[in-house]
Amino acid sequence: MAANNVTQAVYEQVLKRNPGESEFHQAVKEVLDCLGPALEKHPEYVEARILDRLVEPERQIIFRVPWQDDKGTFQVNRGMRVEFNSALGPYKGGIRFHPSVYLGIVKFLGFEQILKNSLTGLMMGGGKGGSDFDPKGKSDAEVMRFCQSFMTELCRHIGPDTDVPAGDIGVGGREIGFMFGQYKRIRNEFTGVLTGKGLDWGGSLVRTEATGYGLVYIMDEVLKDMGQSFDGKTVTVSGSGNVAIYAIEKVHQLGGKVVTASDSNGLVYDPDGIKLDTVKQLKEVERKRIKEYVTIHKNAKYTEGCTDVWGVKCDVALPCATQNELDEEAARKLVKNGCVAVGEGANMPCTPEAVEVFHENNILFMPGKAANAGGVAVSGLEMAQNSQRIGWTFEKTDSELKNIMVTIYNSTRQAAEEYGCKGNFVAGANIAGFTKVANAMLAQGLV
Ligand code: NDP
Ligand code: 2IT
Repeated sequence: MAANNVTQAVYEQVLKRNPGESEFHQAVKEVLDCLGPALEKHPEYVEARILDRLVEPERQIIFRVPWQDDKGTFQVNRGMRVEFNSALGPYKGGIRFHPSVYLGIVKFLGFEQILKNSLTGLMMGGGKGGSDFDPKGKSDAEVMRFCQSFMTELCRHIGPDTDVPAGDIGVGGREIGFMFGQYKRIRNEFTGVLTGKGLDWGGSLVRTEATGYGLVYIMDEVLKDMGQSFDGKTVTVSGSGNVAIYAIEKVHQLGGKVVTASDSNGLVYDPDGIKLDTVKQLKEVERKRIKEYVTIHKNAKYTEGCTDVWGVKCDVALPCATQNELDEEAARKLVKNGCVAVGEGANMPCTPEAVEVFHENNILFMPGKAANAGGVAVSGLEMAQNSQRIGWTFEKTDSELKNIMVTIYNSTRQAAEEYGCKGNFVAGANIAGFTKVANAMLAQGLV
């Protein structure tokens, strides 16, 4: 069968088997659309039906999470963990707490994670978890009770050599702490079962910064290849969470100026450059809304609604909030305003139509599975440190992160060239990530 018939048949099966899961369909389609050249070169992948196996999670766990709020009212949420692929190592990937979470989101993220983790070169399979629980507006005690209930079920499915969750939207240091505590209590084990732990109890330096820093490291490589750098560049960032904050920090360290930050309510534009101390205080400490920024910095302007960020003139755009936040119209605005490069800090923030606009207009576009792999990469380094029962210095960990991002860039660029789509980093990242997983699956037999 011709390669495109193979991928089409796999896609149709995915649509049929996973009805209504549009984000999962989107993530799978993007990957399948790139794999033609890899299948032509490796007919053994087709014969062993690697693609049919890749799109079917190894295991999906869905469970009830009952908990009690501060008023004593009983609450019920849904929890899930999709253990997608373990060809390269224990399942690895974050947990998302957001009201929009349903199986289609967790599966899209878990599927992305397989190839992302492969690109890091570390021994990690792909998985993702989450819940439709909304941590916003909840007290610490409520979040703790929810996390404990979530882990009471999850703890029987995970382990340091089985499945190692971490943070994602709505899950940061506080939530990881509560979940770790409950795991330890039930299993009577102090192990590296979660990453993103506190620095005093097994966490790794640089994990907090890793996704944002890694994003900027890889985009710096992209710019270098164009004979440019971040120095003097105007950069727009969306979001004001973990990824956004440390992307802003690194851009500023490299001499660029980030002029935007946002949340799901609106956008802050600060022509003088975003004051990161304020954002950290508002978001990391006080858990407030980004609009408070303009009460402190009078030159800055707040606009309700979060899509306007892509209308702000910039050289480089870094979407760091959530999936499908940057559509075709936004992409056209970026082109019109002279943007030269886009890097996905979030998972799948750009719609397929937006990516097409970037490619048509020669904007260098680095997809999330390469661009935001720094977070999971340092999670992998945290697992390594936990196994050794030692902790590395900030400098060592940061330099490992940088090396990994440079390696990801090189393998992405080279795969694109080797398979006849030079400059298309979507194809490059998908093919480079996929071939490694496919070879491992072939070697491990029919599993
Ligand atoms: P956080 O929860 O720390 O921050 C999320 C940010 O995005 C907040 O500013 C939030 O605003 C905004 N946001 C979330 N959902 C929406 C929405 N539906 N519409 C508009 N804005 C939204 O999460 P992270 O920074 O950790 O994650 C951001 C992205 O990066 C996600 O796509 C995640 O999957 C990805 N990622 C994260 C990694 C990590 O290590 N944490 C690693 C790799 C990728 P608000 O407060 O209003 O909700
Ligand atoms: O999307 C991601 O890569 C993450 N949320 C981080 C996963 C991890 O295991 O550190």
